[in-house]
Amino acid sequence: MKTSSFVLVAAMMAPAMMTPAAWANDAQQQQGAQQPVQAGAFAANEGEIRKVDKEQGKLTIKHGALLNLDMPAMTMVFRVKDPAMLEQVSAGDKVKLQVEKVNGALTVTDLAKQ
Ligand SMILES: [Cu+2]
Repeated sequence: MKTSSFVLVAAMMAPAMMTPAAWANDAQQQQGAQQPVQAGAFAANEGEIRKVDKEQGKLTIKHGALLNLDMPAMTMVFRVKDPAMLEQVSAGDKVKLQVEKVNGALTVTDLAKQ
């Protein structure tokens, strides 16, 4: 019994000792792969503010093609995720934006002046 127990413990320990290094390596590779994707996903789309409607909490934006929504370039009205976005821009500003469907409504989720 003693011998078989020792073999069993040794077999269990060997992979356990290798695991932390393997995890660290995976984590580094994942970070390296994800960074460009995140940079591209954030505020990836170009647009120009046409109108800021603070009462309605909406922005009219002439936007380029929105690939994540399969939408061609056009001028349209969006909701904003955060009302503070309405204070950050004014008509005529060139912006980078990210748009997502939130509760069925097209909503600007990220906005930054170019
Ligand atoms: Cu549109």
